[in-house]
Amino acid sequence: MRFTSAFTGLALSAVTQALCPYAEQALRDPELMKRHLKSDNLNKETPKEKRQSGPGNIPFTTFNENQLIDVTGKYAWVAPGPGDIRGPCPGLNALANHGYFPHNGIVPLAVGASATEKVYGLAPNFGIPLTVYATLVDGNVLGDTWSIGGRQPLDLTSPVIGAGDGLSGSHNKYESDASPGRGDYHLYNGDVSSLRVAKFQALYDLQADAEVPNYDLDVLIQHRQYTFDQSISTNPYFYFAPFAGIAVSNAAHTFIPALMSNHSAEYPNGILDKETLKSFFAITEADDGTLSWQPGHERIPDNWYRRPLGVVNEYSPESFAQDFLQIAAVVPEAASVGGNTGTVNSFTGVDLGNITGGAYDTTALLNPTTFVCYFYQLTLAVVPDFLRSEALGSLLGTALTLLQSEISPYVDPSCAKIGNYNDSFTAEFPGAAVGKP
Ligand code: HEM
Ligand SMILES: *[C@@H]1O[C@H](CO)[C@@H](O)[C@H](O)[C@H]1NC(C)=O
Ligand SMILES: *[C@@H]1O[C@H](CO)[C@@H](O)[C@H](O)[C@H]1NC(C)=O
Ligand SMILES: CC(=O)N[C@H]1CO[C@H](CO)[C@@H](O)[C@@H]1O
Repeated sequence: MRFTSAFTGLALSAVTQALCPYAEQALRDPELMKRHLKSDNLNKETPKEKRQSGPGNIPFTTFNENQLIDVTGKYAWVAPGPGDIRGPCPGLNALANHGYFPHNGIVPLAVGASATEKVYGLAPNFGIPLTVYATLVDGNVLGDTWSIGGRQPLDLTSPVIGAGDGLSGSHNKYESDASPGRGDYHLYNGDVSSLRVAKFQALYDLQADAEVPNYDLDVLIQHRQYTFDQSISTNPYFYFAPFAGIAVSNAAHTFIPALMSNHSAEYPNGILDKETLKSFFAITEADDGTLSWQPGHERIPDNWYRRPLGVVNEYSPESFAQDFLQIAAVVPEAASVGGNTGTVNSFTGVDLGNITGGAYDTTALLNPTTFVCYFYQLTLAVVPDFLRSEALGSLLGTALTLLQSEISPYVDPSCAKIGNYNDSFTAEFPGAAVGKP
């Protein structure tokens, strides 16, 4: 089925008006938000009276000096050395360079979620599943570690099959084509970790004439259109997977305004200017405007303030569902599983209902509550598939227990379960062969 027909008759503009569940509740019950902010024991950020709505779907925003991220002392920036691993994720590379992650780029499961919350305001109900997924799909299940880039060196805790391929080796499982800045697997001989400066330049130039440059969600949605079209028109093997594509690739776009913006009393919702964007992406600009990339040099700028903490303000799957809706309204293809069929410009979308045994169809993703269900249920469905393929043997039980125990607490019991994950559709897409279970 072509993606265009999956979207026929949809009133997208109506759905994009919906607010995230927290915002809806909080609007009805202002006490609720106050309680959330009070109960936040990580830090005490005084709520501002004014309600803000703005780019990146930060429904309510407070500003407090303690949003400043320490980049001094033990958190001072240190370039990666020869033995240090860096990979396709600028947010994680920066954490390793600043000592919020181990400098070698090998991250214990628990550190992944706590550091991404502390430094960026990524909600634990987002960060924990992302970290667990990394551990299971491309990490060391026995040692509970995962690599932000290539393979981690083997040690005594490594399972017989190895310690996982790392994020850089997770194409179609975690890492995806049509990234904001990285190149497609088949276009660069499998190098999915290097930033392609021309792609970054396309994003950078979107604010060339702006009076107050700000890489907000609207700008990133324009870039989403560009990156998707770029893959369709240049990569015969372009493939957009149920999890790596719909969830991860779209999140890689929304994370830029949501998690890299600088917050202040003046801009409590955040503003992402050119200097901050370049710093996080390890880009330097010469006097003549030429951009260049320093591999592994991603850096949190001095005087950078993250989004506020607290349930309402942290970036959760619920917040992502809101941003996803706005993407889908402009770039509906990016809400669909599919790919090119061996030639450029042959993008074909697949009926999601067919893949999920009827549990979720493409239109269901446009309901934020259902989208959140899809996010969690899909991890529960695809991880076992990836695991079996890697013949974990006696570790399989350990892995499945970890998956269930870490993800299940976040899943609303009323979510439809994906009882029958059916990946036969991938036969149509030659690019789906990489990383296939
Ligand atoms: C545990 C948490 C995280 C994990 C496991 C993770 C993993 C990944 C992976 C696998 C990719 C490659 C996606 C693709 O190929 O399109 C990626 C890309 C990306 N991530 Fe993360 N990430 C995490 C947190 C973050 C955070 C906190 C930020 C922002 C501060 C961030 C920003 C990005 C961006 C901007 C990209 C796209 C890079 C590019 O294409 O040049 N991520 N991440
Ligand atoms: C963030 O905003 C504050 C307040 O405007 C400013 O002092 C600081 O320099 C900004 N940080 C960055 C990295 O732009
Ligand atoms: C799996 O999907 C294929 C089409 O991609 C379909 O022909 C097949 O009947 C499905 N199998 C099950 C068990 O649903
Ligand atoms: C559950 C579901 O959506 N099944 C569909 C799979 O695809 C075939 C053919 O395209 C349909 O007939 C099924 O209804």
